[in-house]
Order: sequence, then structure tokens, then C-alpha cells
Amino acid sequence: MRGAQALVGSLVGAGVDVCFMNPGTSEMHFVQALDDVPEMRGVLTLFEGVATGAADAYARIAGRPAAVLLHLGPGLGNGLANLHNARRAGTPLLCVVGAHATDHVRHDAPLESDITAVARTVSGWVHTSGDVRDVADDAMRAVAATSERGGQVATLVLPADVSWSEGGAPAPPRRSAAPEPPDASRVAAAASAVGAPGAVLLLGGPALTERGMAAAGRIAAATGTRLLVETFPRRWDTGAGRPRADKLGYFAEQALAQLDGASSLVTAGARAPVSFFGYPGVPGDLVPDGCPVVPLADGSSDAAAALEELAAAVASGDGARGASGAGASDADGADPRVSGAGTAAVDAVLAPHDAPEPEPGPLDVRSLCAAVAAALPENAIVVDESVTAAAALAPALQTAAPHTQLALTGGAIGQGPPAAVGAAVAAPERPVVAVQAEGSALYTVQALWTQAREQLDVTTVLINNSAYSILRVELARTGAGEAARSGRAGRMLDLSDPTPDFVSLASGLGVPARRVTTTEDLLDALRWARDEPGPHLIEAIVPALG
Ligand SMILES: Cc1ncc(C[n+]2csc(CCOP(=O)(O)OP(=O)(O)O)c2C)c(N)n1
Repeated sequence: MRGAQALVGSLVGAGVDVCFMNPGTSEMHFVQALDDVPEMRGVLTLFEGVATGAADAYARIAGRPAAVLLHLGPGLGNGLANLHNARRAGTPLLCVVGAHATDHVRHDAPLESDITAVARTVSGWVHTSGDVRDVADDAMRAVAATSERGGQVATLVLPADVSWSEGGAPAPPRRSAAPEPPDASRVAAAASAVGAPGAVLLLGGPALTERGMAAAGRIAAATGTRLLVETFPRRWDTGAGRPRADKLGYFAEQALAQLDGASSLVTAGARAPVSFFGYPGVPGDLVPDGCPVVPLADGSSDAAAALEELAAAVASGDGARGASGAGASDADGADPRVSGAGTAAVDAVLAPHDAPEPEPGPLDVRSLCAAVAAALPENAIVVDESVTAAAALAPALQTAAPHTQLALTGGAIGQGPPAAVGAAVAAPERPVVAVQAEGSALYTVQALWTQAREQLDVTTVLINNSAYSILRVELARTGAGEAARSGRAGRMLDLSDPTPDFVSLASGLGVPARRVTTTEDLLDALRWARDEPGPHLIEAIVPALG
């Protein structure tokens, strides 16, 4: 069989059965293999950044990698920003990049470039397949590599002749790497830290699953430890019935205020916090002076298991202050009530289902977020690329129906619309609600077409404030000065003149859309989107913050 068919068949055997793609001539045999291997679902995207962002979110939700298929160096380059976000998320992602036939490289034809150099900036593993007999096993090594270091991008460069040649044979899956198990000495150090008043437990990465959050709730209930969540979690199971935890603020002074007075900072799956950017005269390291950082588990370890061990340790009195009924027997189920603290103490740390009524009248960011929270369906996936609205969205969602949040882990905007695609493909039974700032949406707006093509259950609440609002704020914060809206600098941060019309854009790409300007209309549109199958976009007009 041809190399491409052996490769695609082996991927399916290894559990990689979705490929987000934007192919070209060098990938034609891979495309053809979709007819030979019907178990592989090909999803066409109209820009490589959509494919890579979709694959990132797919793996965050499915817990296993998807593949992307990209066209030589330029295709890979177009997909790079969302591969960067995937790298920062620790996402397992298989990146297949088609290349010129081996014998054609010497001609330096127009699309020739250094694919490997581009791939290395985002990939933990890069290999060029050189022989059709090896290509399926190369793919298996690549899939196994995606699970290393807690999850990473593995790039397989696939020359066209290796794809088209006969002589390929399917290869069996290779064993994937397991996350590091909890370290007993770290658990003991963390237990003594959370046993002291004023401890803060910072949760991130793999700690934010249902299991990890439940254990964190037991720790908080047993010891009074405050829970914080990293600013941009890759996947966070949160909302009503789960432990309350504030997100660490985006701006350094917000985070410093949240951490002020902490006696220790225990990290689980999160790094010690640093500010997103450096500003003149503002510290980049956000850990308060004299506050010890106690790493319980890093991003490549089984942070949820480490939290469970810590919960058990504090329940047995090993370091616990016993803030309330601590002392029940330990267990490690997902229900935080099972042990570690008395039922009443655990209930006290869980968020109620109590989304406040949104303020009626003309929309602003606050009422918009309140409306999204109030109308959020049970078990939804919230894709958060809300940028300046994020500060209002996070607290509103705490008491919304239980849901999973996906955030922009690497700061490279244009992740939200593709992430909504990937999340919906991974979990077709779960509604996806994308809370999306308009400037960021315009990097990858083509994702709407894939949402329509695949009839994905995505509701995009598009926040149109006609500005790069966050950059207006940053202009002043960096000391560059205030921008007059009409001045030359101000024009670089302004998206009016003309204001993008998302109802037309979405309709043109096959997604039914409405524009709303009041809370009442937004709530009505959310019901419309929920009741009708397929994707919808609601363009919400709000005043800019900055
Ligand atoms: C790939 C990439 N390009 C540029 C930026 C710089 N950047 C950060 S936020 C932003 C504008 C965001 O505007 P919008 O999405 O409308 O959100 P708002 O600030 O209005 O809430 C830009 C251009 C970035 N972070 N990533």
C-alpha cells in the first residue's frame, strides 16, 4: 500500500482519528487516503491557524491528540500562532507537514523552505520521514511523542514521494508516556504549608480537572487555604457545585493584591506567577517578598493525583489545621464531600448555582457577561477569548451552571473561533459557547465556515466594541501615553471607520447571525441559538472599556 494509506490507517489504530487540515499538492496522497481509511475524519479549515487552534482545543477536551495536515513551510507558518498556544497549554498535538518530493528539493522550487526550523519553535519532537517503509512507524513515534513532557506538539515532515510510494505497511501504536506520579516529599512539604494560616494554593494546567478541583475543595475545606487559578487555564472544570476559586488577575497589580499577605504559595500544575508583560518600574515576578513557593506538582505531572494525596494528608491531620470537621476517612472520588472535611465545610467552599439577573437595558460588558452566565446551558464548554471582558466574565461564570472553560494559554490571539471548532468536534453532545472579542475573532474568522460546514453546536457571543480596547489600556500603562482616539496613534487601536459587520461576515460564511444592543435582546438571541441546531453568532454591541 502507499505510504499515506499506511500512515493514516496507523494513526486511526493509535486513536488519532480526526485531522484538521488545509492541504496542497504535496499532501494529495494523504487526502486520497481519507477514502481508503473512512475511520479518519477529515475536517477542512480555510486557514492553517484554524486547523491548529481546533486541534489544540480538541485535545484539551478529548484528552487525546488530533492531527493537523499543513502545506510545507508557509502552511506551517500560518498555523504557528495557535501551535504556540498549544505548546503553552501542554497540548498533545500531531502536526503533519507535507513537503516536496525528496528528489525535487534540489530544484529549490517556489515553496521550498526550512520546514524543520519553523517547526522547532513550537515542537518538542520533529522528524522528517525518509522512507516509505518507515513512515507508519514514524507516525507512531510522533503520536507517542505528543504525550511526553506532559503534552507537546510533535511534527512529522512528510515528503510527497514518501506518501505516494508503494511499500508502506501499517505500524502498531507505541506506548505513550504517563504523567509523573505524586512525589511524597512534595506532598509532605505542601501539607505543612497549607497547615499554616494564610496559605494560597495556585491551581493550573492538569490540576483543573473535575478530580483535581474536587481534591482542592477538600483541602480548602479542611485547612481554610485560599484557592486561586492561573489566569489562562488550558481546561478548567468550574461553575456551580465546584470549589470557588478566583482567577489570578491579568494585570500585575491585581495579582499582587490577590497574593498580598500569603504565608506560602503552593503550586499545583501551575508555574509561580509572573506578569504577562514587563512595565517600567513594575516587578515581573509576582510572588510577594518572603513568600515561599512550594511546588506540589508541575505541569507535566499528575497534579490531580498529587492534590488527592494532599487532601488525604490534611484529612488525616498530617499538617492540617482542622478548620472545620476535618477527620473523616479519606477517599479519592470526584465528589469533594466524600471526605477530607465535614460535609458542611466542603459545601461552604463550593459555588452555588446562583447566576445573578443581568441588568436590563443597553448592553455593557458587565451585563453581557451576566447574561451569558445566566443562560449558560448545563455542561457547556466555554471558549474564552473575551480579552478585556474576561475580568467580568470570570466572576460571572463562577456561579453559572457547571461547565468547562478553555482559555488563551499563549497570548497569541485568534484562538477562540478555531478552539470552538475543536471543542465541538471533540464533544458533539456538549453545547459550546464562545465568548469572543471582535479584534481577536478577525484573525481566524474563517473558522465560522468550518462551524457551518460541520454543523457544530457553537454559539459565538461576539463582543463588538470597535476597538483594540486592551491596547488602549496598555498604551497608557506602558508609559507610551494617552492616545487621542482620533490621533495617529489612536487610529492604530481603533476598529471603527469602518466597524466590521459580523452579521454579514457570519451570514456570508454560513452561520446564522443576529445583532443585539440590549440585555433583553441578548437573552432572547441566546435562547434562539440554543433551540436551533448548528452554529450561531450573536453580535453584541458594547462600549469599549479603554
Ligand atoms: C498573534 C497576536 N497578534 C497581536 C497581538 C497583540 N494584541 C493583544 S490584544 C490585541 C487586541 C485585542 O482586541 P479585541 O480582541 O477586540 O479585544 P478588546 O481588547 O477590545 O477586548 C492585540 C492586537 C497578540 N496578542 N497576538
